Amino acid sequence: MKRYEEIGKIPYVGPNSKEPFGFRHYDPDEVIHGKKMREHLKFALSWWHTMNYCGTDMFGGDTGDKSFGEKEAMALYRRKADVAFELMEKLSIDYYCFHDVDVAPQGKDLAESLRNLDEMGSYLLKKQEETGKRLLWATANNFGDRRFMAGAATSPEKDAFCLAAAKVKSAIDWTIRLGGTGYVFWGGREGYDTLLNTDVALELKNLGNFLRMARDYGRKAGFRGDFYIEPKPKEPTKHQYDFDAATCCNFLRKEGLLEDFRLNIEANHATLAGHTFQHELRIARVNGVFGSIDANQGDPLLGWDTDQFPTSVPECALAMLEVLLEGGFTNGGLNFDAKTRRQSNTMEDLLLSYIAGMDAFALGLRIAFRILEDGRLGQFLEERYRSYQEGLGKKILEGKATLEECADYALSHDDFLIPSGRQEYLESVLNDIMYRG
Ligand code: XLS
Ligand code: CA
Ligand code: CA
Repeated sequence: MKRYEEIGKIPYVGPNSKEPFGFRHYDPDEVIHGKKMREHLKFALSWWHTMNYCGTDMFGGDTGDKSFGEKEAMALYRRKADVAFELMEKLSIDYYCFHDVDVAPQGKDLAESLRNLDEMGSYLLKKQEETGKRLLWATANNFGDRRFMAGAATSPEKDAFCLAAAKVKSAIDWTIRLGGTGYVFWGGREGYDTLLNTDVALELKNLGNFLRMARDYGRKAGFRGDFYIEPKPKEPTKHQYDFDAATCCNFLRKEGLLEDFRLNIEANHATLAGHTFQHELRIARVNGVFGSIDANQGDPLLGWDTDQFPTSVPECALAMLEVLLEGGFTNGGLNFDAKTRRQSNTMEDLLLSYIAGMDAFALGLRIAFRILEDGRLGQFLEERYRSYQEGLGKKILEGKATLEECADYALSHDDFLIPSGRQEYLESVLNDIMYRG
């Protein structure tokens, strides 16, 4: 296999090629249904996993090395930025996402950390101008530092709340300067492990207050993109407040934040919540808050957030179907919140992992269009709910019928059959469309 240094831009080689450093399904400039694949998919590189994660797990330290021979902190982060943009170029990825601490070293105090971010922010801006790459979204890491051990916005200590505010403020400033179209709030340690030491009512109130402050600041400073909440049910805390899409919708509605906030749905968080990825996307969509995707997958046999590169084609196809039914991405995109396995510890593995994930989603996109063109699944749904298209059914659906009216109707219509749900047949139709033997 070729070495990282010998690999240039990854070409589209088509489904019949066995070239490992080639795309079999992702042809970035191919136009499908009026749009280039790169515009349908809006792939993004996740800075934390790609540029910083080196294979550490609960039982052992790094297996890889991303120091690129640099010793001095700022030089190292500049070098990482060079490599990140080089990777995007090689992989035809147009966007990236980062936490404040991913792109700049931590200083001896807050002021120095913010200065470092400012310096690196300017460097990123220069790299963007040189390459045309863009920021999809940014966020602040308000969970790693020990001062956030009891949460950030939901910490029992107001000093932690304010520290988080300072970091979010400058991360929003840089989102704006870099032209980012999203700003993400993943819960971090906003949650709890035991009610014995937790005032849930106060914490939730402050979470709402925090998001409102951030929204108000961002809008005042000129941010026109979407704010996102990223649901996750557990990990690091036992009970994360942003459990799943439905919980987040309820919170946003209660706090009056639906205008400005949408959801960033991650596949692995969906499965941790006991849902499918598609379920979470659908719940976000039907509530009008679908925003962006963190593309990855969990392992069905491991109960934690493994953040693997997404390679399950059926899952990617059903996710892309939701994106197409939504009319495509607007401010959002597909961020690979995924890391290479501990044993996949080389730069070549990084390329191969991105290629695997991008190809799975590209194939997913192609299949999702085929599902729509084929029409059988759509027609079945339409047929199944036909009784709501006219007469009393229509009135019910429009919210215009009364309980008495329905009760009267039932007196003369209580002898009816429910048509079969045909699940197995529908699953075989999906197979027909997906796999062409
Ligand atoms: C952690 C989250 C995190 C967010 C960004 O589980 O996925 O990486 O996406 O803070
Ligand atoms: Ca994520
Ligand atoms: Ca995750």
